[in-house]
Amino acid sequence: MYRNKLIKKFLFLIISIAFVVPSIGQAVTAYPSNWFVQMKNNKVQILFRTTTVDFSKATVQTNYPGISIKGLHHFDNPHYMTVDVEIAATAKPGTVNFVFTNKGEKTNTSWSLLPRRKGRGTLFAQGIDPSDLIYFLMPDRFSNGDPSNDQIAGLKDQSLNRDSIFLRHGGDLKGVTNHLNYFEKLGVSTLWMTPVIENDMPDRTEHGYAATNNYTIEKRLGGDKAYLTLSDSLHKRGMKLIQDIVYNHFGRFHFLVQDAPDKNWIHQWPSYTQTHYREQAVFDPHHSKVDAEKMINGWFTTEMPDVNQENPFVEKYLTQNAIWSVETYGIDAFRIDTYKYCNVEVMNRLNQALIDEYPHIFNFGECWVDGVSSQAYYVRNNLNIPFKSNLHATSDFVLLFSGILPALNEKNDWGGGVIKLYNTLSNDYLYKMPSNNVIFLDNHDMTRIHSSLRESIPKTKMAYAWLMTTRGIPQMYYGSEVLMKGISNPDGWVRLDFPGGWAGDQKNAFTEQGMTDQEKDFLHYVQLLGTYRKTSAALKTGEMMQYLPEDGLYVYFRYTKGQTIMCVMNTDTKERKLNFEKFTERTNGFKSGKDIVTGAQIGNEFTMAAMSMQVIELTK
Ligand SMILES: [Ca+2]
Ligand SMILES: [Ca+2]
Repeated sequence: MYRNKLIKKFLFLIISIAFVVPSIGQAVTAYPSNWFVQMKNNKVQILFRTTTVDFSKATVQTNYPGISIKGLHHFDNPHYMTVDVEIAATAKPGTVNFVFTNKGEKTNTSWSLLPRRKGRGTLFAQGIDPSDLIYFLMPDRFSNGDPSNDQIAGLKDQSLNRDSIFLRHGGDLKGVTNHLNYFEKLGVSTLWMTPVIENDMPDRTEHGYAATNNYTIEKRLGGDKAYLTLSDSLHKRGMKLIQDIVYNHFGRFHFLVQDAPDKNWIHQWPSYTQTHYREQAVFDPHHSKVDAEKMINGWFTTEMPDVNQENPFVEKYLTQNAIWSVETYGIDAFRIDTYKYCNVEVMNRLNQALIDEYPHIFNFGECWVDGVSSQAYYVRNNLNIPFKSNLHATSDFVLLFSGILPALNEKNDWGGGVIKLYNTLSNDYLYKMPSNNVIFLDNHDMTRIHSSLRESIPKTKMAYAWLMTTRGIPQMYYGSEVLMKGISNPDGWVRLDFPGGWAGDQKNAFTEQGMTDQEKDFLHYVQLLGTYRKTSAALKTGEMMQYLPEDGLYVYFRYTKGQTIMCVMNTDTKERKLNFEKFTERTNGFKSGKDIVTGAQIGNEFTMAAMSMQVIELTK
C-alpha cells in the first residue's frame, strides 16, 4: 500500500515536470478569468476559448493543490472546451496552470484563484430595501471625467458627437465618481447605471445593453479600474451599487454569437423571428405554444440575439458571471434587464445561486408588463399557481402607468384620475413584499416625467412628493430633478447630457451656474424631499394606509410607532378644505403637523390648493 503511494507520488512528480511546457502566450482565454477561494459555489465550469489551438479532442491537467478536475466537454466548434473544477476549502490563492494536450501537442494557460473580496474592507452584497433611494443614470450621458477614453482604438464604434442623440458623448465612470457629493445632497443611497460591460458593437453603444464580453468593463467608461474605484468610493460613503445585468440577450458581436461553441447557445429560428413583447402568452392558461415560444425565444432585436438559457452550459456561464461580478466589483444588487423574456425557471435557479452565495443580495427585474397580476407573476407573490417566482421585486411599471400618471393627467371621475392610483395599490395583496417594488417616474426608455405631465411644475412637484412617500424603493432618473424634458420618440431624446457634465457646459446642475430659478428651485425641492426621507423612519420602514379618494382628494399615511406622516394629494381643479377628524384611525392623538417642505405649521383643519401635494409630519 505504502509502496503504491510512493509510486503515485513519483508519477505525480513526473507529470508535474511534464507540465512545464513552453507557453505560446495567451493563446487560451478563460471565462471566468478567475475564481475565488472559500466560496460556497466551489464547483466552477471554466469555458476555455482559443482561436489558435484545436480543442476538439483536448485533455487537460493541473497539479494545483486543492483543484481537482471533475469533467470536460467538447463542442462542435474546436475553439472551445469546458472544464469542470472543484476547489477544495484548503486551496490557497495563486496562479493555476492548466495544461491542454491535443494530439500530443501541449498548450498551457494560467488562471487565477483570488482571495475573497472582504479583504477590500468595505461592505458589499448588502441588497437594497425601502430605506434606500436609487439614482439611475447612463454613464455615457452623465459626466465626462476623462476625455482620454472617449474613443478607444480597435473598438468598432468610433463615434463621438454630442450633437447626435445616438452617438457616443464621452461620459464615463470617473465622471460619476467625481459627483458623489451631488448624489448625497439628493439623499441618494444607491447608484444604478445602464450596463457598464463591454459593448463592442458598430453603433448605438451608448446604452450598454448589447454585451460583447461579460467579463470586461467597457474601456470607454474607464474599464475595470474606474469601476472598482467607483464601487469602493460609494461603499466608503456607506452607499451601494446596483449592477444592470442582461441574461436575455448578447450583442450580435459577442464572441459567443460570432464564434459560438455550437448552435445551442443562441435561440435559432428558420428565419429571423422577433419576440412579440406580449408576456400574456407565457402565463395565459389558454396560450398556444407558438406564442409562448416566440415571446421567450424570439430575439429582442436583430442586434440582440436571444440567449438559449435552457442550455445547461449557458445557464452555468450566466450564473457564474453574476456571482463573479458581485465578488469582483462589490455589487450590492442586480437590476435584471428584459426579465419577462427570460426562461423564468432558469432565472429562479440563477437568483437562488446568488442568494446561496450572498444571502442579502437583491434582484429586481425589468418587467414592463400590463397589469398588477402580470407583474405579480414575475416576483414573490401570493398567487396559487404552479410557477413560483423567487425574484425579490420588479420595477413597478404598473404603478407608474396605471397609478401616478393617470392620477395627475386624467380627469377625476368614477373610473379615471387619482382613483386609478388608489386602485392599483389596492392590488398589493398579490405581492409577498409590495414595498420592495422599485418605483419610479421615468427611465431611459420612457418620456421624462416633466414632459409626461405637460411641463406643469405643480404636477411634477406632486409626482416627486408621491415618489418619496408612497410604498416601495424609489428610483430617480438623472436630470429629471432639474426638470430635463424629453419625449421618448425616439428614446435618444430622453438620454440627453446632464447639464454640467462636460467642461464648458453653459448650464451646470452641480454648481447651479446658468440654471433658471425654476430649475434651481425644483432641484432644492427634490433635495429636501430626498434628505427628509433619509431621516424618516415612517417613510423608510413604516406601514401605509390609504383612504378612498373623494373627488380627486387623495390622503394616505405612512407610520411607525414613533412617527406619522400624512400625505395629501389634491388632484382637483379647486382648492379643498379638510381636517384630521376624517382620518381618526391615524390622526388620533395628533393636534397639528408640520409641512416638511415649507416648515409651516398645519392645524387640524387646513386648505389644500388645487393641484398640490403636502407631506405633513404630525405632531402631538
Ligand atoms: Ca470620457
Ligand atoms: Ca429570451
